[in-house]
Amino acid sequence: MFHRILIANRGEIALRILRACKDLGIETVAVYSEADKDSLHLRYADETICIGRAPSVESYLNIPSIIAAAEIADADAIHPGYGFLSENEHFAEVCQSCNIKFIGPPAPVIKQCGDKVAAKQLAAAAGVAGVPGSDGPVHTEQEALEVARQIGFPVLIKAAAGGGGRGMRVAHNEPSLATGFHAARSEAEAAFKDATVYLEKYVEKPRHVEIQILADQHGNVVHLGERDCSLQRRHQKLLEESPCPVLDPETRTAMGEAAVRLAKAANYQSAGTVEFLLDQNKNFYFIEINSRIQVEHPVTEMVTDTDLIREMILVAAGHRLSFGQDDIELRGHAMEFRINAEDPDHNFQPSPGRIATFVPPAGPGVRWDSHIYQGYTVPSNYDSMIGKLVVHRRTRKQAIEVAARALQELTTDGIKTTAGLFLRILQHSDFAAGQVDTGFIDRYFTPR
Ligand code: MV4
Repeated sequence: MFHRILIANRGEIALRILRACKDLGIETVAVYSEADKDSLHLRYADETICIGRAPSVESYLNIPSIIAAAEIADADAIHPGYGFLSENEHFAEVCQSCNIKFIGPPAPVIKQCGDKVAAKQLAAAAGVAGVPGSDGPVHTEQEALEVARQIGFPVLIKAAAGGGGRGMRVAHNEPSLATGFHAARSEAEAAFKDATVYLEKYVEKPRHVEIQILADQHGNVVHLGERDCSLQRRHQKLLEESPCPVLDPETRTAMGEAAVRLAKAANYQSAGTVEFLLDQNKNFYFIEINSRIQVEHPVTEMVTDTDLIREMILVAAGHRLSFGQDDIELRGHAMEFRINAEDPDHNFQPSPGRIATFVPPAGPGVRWDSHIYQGYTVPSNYDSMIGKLVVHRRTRKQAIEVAARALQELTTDGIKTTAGLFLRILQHSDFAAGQVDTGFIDRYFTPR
């Protein structure tokens, strides 16, 4: 087992990883930027090392600084958390060449998952269907036109290196396809230094449903059910839940089995997520694999009674999975609410600053994953998530009741947060009925 793990992240996930290490009896090294010197997880870490100035490129994205910190502290593994270097194949390679275990999949697997076209082709070979579209990259406007005529409009142009919706364009007809093709290419080139795009039939009002997988280094792969992440705003997830309120047991089993087939075909190791779009006729289509632990992993932990960070560490150390597919039961209903330091009434503009009074939500069915405390100043240098409220009850209805109570308890005087927005969402009849799609927030909760 590892002796000492370096946590290459900040905020709530740094604290979450530290807790898993403590539970396993593993020593921790916390790294931080100058803006994070008052971060909560530093207090609990065995060693703390400043790795640079506030901007991420000078600290949490600075590979030489992080590797130097790991060498100085004699860490034998690095957990990257999410974001930052978590899906950076080069970083995974550097770790390996320095004899430090990267807690995540091997570099070639990260690379294949990062290339959406390669991942889609691998999925197809494993019998996991993606959205009908081009078979591989589309290089010219003419080629795009031919594919679109074949699959029919509307179509979506997507960047092969994409993610977060960047480099995506919908086209409803031939003229808009021509414009969209070039727009998507230049956006992809600017964002990812890779202009490669591909085409898919545009699925109207889909739900985003993703399967959590866990794979050891011995070829064992299990899935831990799904998360519904349909509630998003500008490709930022706001609320996630498990199980998906509209998925029937047969579709769930089929999606889980598809995710496991794909993970096996990819030689996947570690925790990962297979993303699908679910259309209004219950068809599901593979879209992406995320080769990291995700923000929303706690909803899966609650319904499966697991600790995914702990399992990630164990499989990275070479342990076999301690449970099989038949041991995994989904119990009850969990929801996660991302509490961001943002003002939902003013276009979600960031609201950093000092938290003068803080009272965390608590009580039956409530989990609060956060690094904030009374007197903490939310820095303006990073993303605005300051905590995750996770609720777990026997039924979705009870989970919603507990969530409303917990959201009212949460007190963060001094900054604006998204907590109030969630209280309004919980009261919406479509949400109560589980009838949401990826356009819900923009339709009802974005002032125009
Ligand atoms: C789609 C789609 C409709 N049709 N693909 C957005 C980010 C990327 N992960 C995939 N995305 C989408 N792909 C086809 N063929 C609609 C979206 C999409 C979306 C997906 C999930 C959650 C929110 C979304 C918001 C807008 C568009």
